[in-house]
This record gives sequence, structure tokens and C-alpha cells, in this order.
Amino acid sequence: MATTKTDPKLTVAGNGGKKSRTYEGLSRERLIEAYRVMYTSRRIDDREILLKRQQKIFFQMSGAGHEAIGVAAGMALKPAYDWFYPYYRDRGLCLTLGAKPLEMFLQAVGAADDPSSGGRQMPSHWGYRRLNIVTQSSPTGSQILQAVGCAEAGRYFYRHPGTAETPGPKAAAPNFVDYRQFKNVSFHGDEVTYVSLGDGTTSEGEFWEAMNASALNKLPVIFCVQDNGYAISVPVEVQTAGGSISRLVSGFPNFHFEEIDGTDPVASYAAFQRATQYCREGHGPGFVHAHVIRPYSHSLSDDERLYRPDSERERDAARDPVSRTQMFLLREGILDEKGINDLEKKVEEELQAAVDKALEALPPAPESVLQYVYSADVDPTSTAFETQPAVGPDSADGKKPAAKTMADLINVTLRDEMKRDERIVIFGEDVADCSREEYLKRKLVKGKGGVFKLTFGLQNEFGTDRVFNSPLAEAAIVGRATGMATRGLKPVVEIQFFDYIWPAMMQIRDEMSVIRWRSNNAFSCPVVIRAAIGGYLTGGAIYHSQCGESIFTHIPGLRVVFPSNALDAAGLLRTAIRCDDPVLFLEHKRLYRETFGRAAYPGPDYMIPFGKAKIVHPGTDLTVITYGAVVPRALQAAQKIEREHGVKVELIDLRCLNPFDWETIAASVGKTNRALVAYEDTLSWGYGAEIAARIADQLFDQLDAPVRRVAAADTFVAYQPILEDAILPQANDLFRAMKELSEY
Ligand SMILES: Cc1ncc(C[n+]2csc(CCOP(=O)(O)OP(=O)(O)O)c2C)c(N)n1
Ligand SMILES: [Mg+2]
Repeated sequence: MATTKTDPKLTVAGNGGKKSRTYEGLSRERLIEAYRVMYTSRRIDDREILLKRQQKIFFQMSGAGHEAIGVAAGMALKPAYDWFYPYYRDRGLCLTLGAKPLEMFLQAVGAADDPSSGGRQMPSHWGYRRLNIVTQSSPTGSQILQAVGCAEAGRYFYRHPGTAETPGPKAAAPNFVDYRQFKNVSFHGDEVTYVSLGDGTTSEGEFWEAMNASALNKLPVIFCVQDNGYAISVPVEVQTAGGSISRLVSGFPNFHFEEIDGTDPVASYAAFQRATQYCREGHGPGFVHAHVIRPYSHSLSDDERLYRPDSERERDAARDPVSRTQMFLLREGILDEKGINDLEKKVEEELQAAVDKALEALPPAPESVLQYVYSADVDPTSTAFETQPAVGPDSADGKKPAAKTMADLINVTLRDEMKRDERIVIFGEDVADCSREEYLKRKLVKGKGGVFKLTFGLQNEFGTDRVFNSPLAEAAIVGRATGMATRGLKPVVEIQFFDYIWPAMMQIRDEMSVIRWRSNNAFSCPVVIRAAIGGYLTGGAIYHSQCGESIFTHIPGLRVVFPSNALDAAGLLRTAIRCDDPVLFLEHKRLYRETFGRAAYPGPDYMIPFGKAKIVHPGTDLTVITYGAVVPRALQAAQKIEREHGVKVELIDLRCLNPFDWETIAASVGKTNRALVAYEDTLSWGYGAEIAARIADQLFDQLDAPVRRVAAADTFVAYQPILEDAILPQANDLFRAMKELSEY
């Protein structure tokens, strides 16, 4: 552990003779440039505040008081080489790296040409592809884990440089589609990832997960905590135990720590230089705790005079980085008064021209709202993803190829895809064969490969770089995967039980699914999340048996797949991996090793397009729409009602929930005039509600009976099997509903 502290009262002295003097390595010219950027940053805030008061923009968030640390970081790091996950106060950083004032005003007015988001995000939500400044969101702290994943990806590409290449179409498959064709990968062996956050944000759990993951893996990430002493109105001593984040994090191993006066550009630059060098040399992560001020309240919607007395605000004002740097330049004879005035005049002229231009910029077209919810390059519903199973020949003694379980075929699909695509990395809780590799190498153990053994053998075959255990932290699993995928890797991560996906919800709902849309297609992160879901386990209970898929199908930007049998699982998982959208791949635990739905190995290129249902049982009297573990139960009921009452049920297995196959549903209901939607999740507000509403809305004229639903009781899945049976939909419940509807 290395620690450097700078006394905030110290004035940094220069070295060398007057003209050649440098200040912690900053020449006089660079100091003038630092001041120019700091002044520009402050004046952009001032201009935006004015524009907001004139109702020409709709929101304002200032970087005032944070300029020095931002400019210092920007000068120590390299745009389009290092990677940046800034937060909203980082205007100074972005300007230093090369963002233009005009670009910032374009975002403020919500212009179509706003390079950060095309008018989709608030001002100060930076994202500049050409500079490696990754699209930013509003939740405090959700950028931190992605920065960790970004650093991991850089290291992975460096260790496996061949993976960065884009594969061309295969002669054998002219239809060839693969997400890699649309990823422009670049990396550098000594690159650093910068991530910043406020003092209040250090209270978020994701911050600690990110610190842990970075320390564990000695990643080249610099955490820059910009401590202005407040999180809106909450002061730091109420936020952080003991009032000092530096003290709390000091026990993390492998870090280089700095605590500095972040209103002093020279001290800040020196700290960043040391931290950057430490990271570039591969020793581990850096932590820069910068004490700054916040002179313009939290945002334009906040008035800090309501909770901060004048005395405190005046104390801060004395440390204003812009005036402090101006004084420093004058005192050191770097610029005289005229020099300062000339510089500031030029900045004002530039800003005036930028504002004038931004105010004339065109807004985005209303018809564009659905653009880039999903990839415009790779359409996973297309025929490019439709291939036939290549089942091997019968053996010499006439035996058919062995029927494999869903668990077997998921495992073999992962293996085939990992062989084909070296960008795939797999991580999650317990997914590795054995973290202590030497036990595997010495063949002391066989290996685990997941609590359901779906990833068994993969670490053994592909190595620990590609298949590894993560800490027990679901937000970290999805957040890191999102950062990796943004760089062009294909993480296929596992959430051990669907019931424990919730810590990752912020990453799934507010990050992974929205990154492409909010950046107007500048960034994307096609992660695959595999999650073991569902009940009928006898003994699973509340926290090992729940469903909840509709919560995820409700999220634009996320594909949701839910196969009911081995062959569909193989074909859909391959599509999930090769496509360019984030996918939640739901694997029903009860179906993993069922006799129902086993299939022969379909070969290494078998794919099923998303949004194509399968008719499991054709019929003419009643349409039953379902998926997952209800499929075998509905099939049982359909066979029984045909046997006993001659009712012919058309049973549709949706297989993919978002997108879903409306055409097959509509064609079937058009024929049967009766519809039953069945699902394992709780009845109310569930997935079937949407299907039932669409049928009622669009097929009303064709219905001879009300649309019915069969689903779980609106409660939780219980441990005692008698209760579980009563709660979850059973074949008998389906039979009863089929009979009622057919007689209606
Ligand atoms: C997860 C989340 N919770 C709450 C908010 C609302 N919010 C926005 S900024 C902020 C305070 C952040 O304080 P700090 O991290 O110290 O950064 P500062 O604004 O002081 O630079 C809050 C509570 C949010 N954006 N995200
Ligand atoms: Mg703060």
C-alpha cells in the first residue's frame, strides 16, 4: 500500500529557473491551458444557468468547484487510450480530454446532434465515443462496477490479442451473423480506467463491490472520489462513518491511495500522476480522494442556503479552484492581468458562438424514439438465426444418438461457443470447476462447475482467464459484465438463482438494457445473463422457486428467453450468445434433468431465432399459450382432455418472451376462437396479462369465449410440498380451465 497526503494549505513550489520552471511536471503553458479549461468549464455552467432561467434548456447540473481535479485527471490520463467513467461534475475532465463546449450545449438543448445521447439524456451526462468516455447515467454509483469490467476487458484483450480481431463471414455460411462484426475493439497494455463519484455515492453498495473486485484482481482502475462534503443536503459526517472515506478504504490491499486538496490543480495533477503510474505499471488500482467545494448548490433545483449557513459557504468560496488558479498564475508570473483578460475574453467569444449555434440546432425527430432500443445491425429474429439440427448418424449397432437433458445441452452449447469465440468469458458464483487451480491440475478434485453443474468442465478446458468464480455479489456480476461487453467481450454470466437477481436490478434495468438507447447507439453491451428460475421443486420454497419474468419483459432493450426443453435451450442459447443485444436467459431448474424434452446433440451451429413460438400440440378447439415448466403440464392436460372429451387443444410454447410470437398466437386463436394463457408466475400483473390484453384488444371479433389465465396464486412459493402444489398451477388446474373454456 502506498499513501501520499498533501497538506491543503501548502502552496506547491516550482522547480528550475523562472522560464523553464515546472510545477510537479506541469509547464507554464500547460498551467495556462489548465486555467483556460477550468475557466471554460465554469463559464459553461454560468451560461447554462442563464439558459435554464430563460427556459431555453430544461435542466442544469454544474461542475463548479470540481474543475481543478477534473482538469488534473484529464491531463494525467490520455483520451482515446485510457477509458473514462465520469460522473456529472466532470465537465472539466471532459473538456480537458477533448469534448467541445458546443457538444455540451447541444446536450443541454436536447439537440439531435448531441453526441452524448441525441437529446435522450440530461445535460452533464457525458458520453464521447471518440474519446473513450463511456455513456453515463443518473443513478449514483452505477458506473463504478462497469469501470471495473472495462479494466478487466482491457487486460483480457492484452492477454489474448487475437480475440480483438473481427471475424469475417465464413464461406460455408454466407448468412453468417455475429455481434463481433459490429464491435470496434481497441486496447493498450498499460491503459487505465478512470471512474469518479461523489462523497455521498461512496455509501452505495456497488462502490464497495467495485473496490473489492479491483483489489482482488489488481485492476488498473483509478477511483476518484470528489468530496464536496455534501450529498445534496446530507453532510459527509452523516453519510460516511467517521467522516473520512480515505480512512474507511485504507484497509483494501493492492491500492495506491492519495488524499488531496482537489481545488489545487498542481497538487491534484501530482496525485494523479502517481496514481496513474502505479496503475500503468500493473501494481493495482488507485484511489484519489479529492477535497473540493460545491459553490452552486447541488443543482439548479436546490438552494443550499436552506441547510448551509453563510459562514460555511464563505469558507468554501475562499478555496474556489478557478480564482485560486488565477491568483496562482499571477503570483508566479505565468500570466499578467492582461494575459488573464485576453484568455477569458477568447473563452467568452467561443462560448457565445457555441450557444448561438446550439440554440439553432434541430431537435431529434419524434419518429426516432424506438431507434436503438435494440441493435440495428443484428436482428436475432431473422432467418440468419434459423438453422437445422445436425444430428449425428446412428451408431454401428443401430442405436440412435443419445437423448441429452437440457442441462447437458446447455453445457455443450457453452463449450462449443467458447471454442468458436474466444471473447466469451463466463463468471458468477460457483461457476468455475475449482478456484484453487492447483487442485485441478494435480487432479486432486473433479471440479464443481455451478451449483447445477451447468458450467462443469469449462474452466478445466478453457482456463481460469475465461471461466472464474466471482465474489458473492450479483450487482458486481452484471455490472462488470456490462463494462466488459461495452469493450467488445461477450460475458455469459450466471445468476445462481433467479430469486437472487435483485441486487443486480439497477444494473439490468438502468444500465445494461438502456446503454445502447441512451447513447444513441454509440455504445452497446450485449451481455448474456443465465439464471436458474422456477419451482415445482418440492423443497425450494420462497427463495429458491420463484418466477418473476414479467418484471424483465417490461424492460425495453432486454431480450428474455425461457425454453422448455433441451433442443430449444441449445438453439436459443446460441442465438443469445451470437446476437448483439443483452439477453436474460431463463433456465427452469425443474426442467434441467427432466425426461420430458430431451434431445440428441444438434451440432455446434444449431440456432433458433428469437420470437418464434413452437406448436407443441396442434388442435382446433382451444389455444393454450404458455412456456417453461408449464409446457409439460399443459401437454398432459391437453392429451387428457382430448382422450376424455375429444377437445383438441392447440398448445403453443412461446420459448421467447421478449420478443414474442404474436403471429402464431393470432393465427391459432383465429382458428380456435378460444384462448387460455398459462404461466407459473403469480396471476396478477403477470406475463399472461399482456398476452390476454393483446388478444382481447386485437382478436376480439374472433373470440367465442373470454380469455382466461391459469397461473400461480398471488402469494409466495412455500416449502411444504402440499402448499407448493396448491400455489403453483398444476395439470389438473389446466385441465379444468381447458374444459370450462371449451364448453363456454
Ligand atoms: C441511486 C440514486 N439515488 C439517489 C439519487 C438522487 N441524487 C442525485 S445526486 C445525489 C447526491 C450525490 O452526492 P455525492 O455523491 O456526494 O455527489 P455530489 O453531487 O455531491 O458531487 C442524489 C441523492 C440518484 N441519482 N441515484
Ligand atoms: Mg458530494
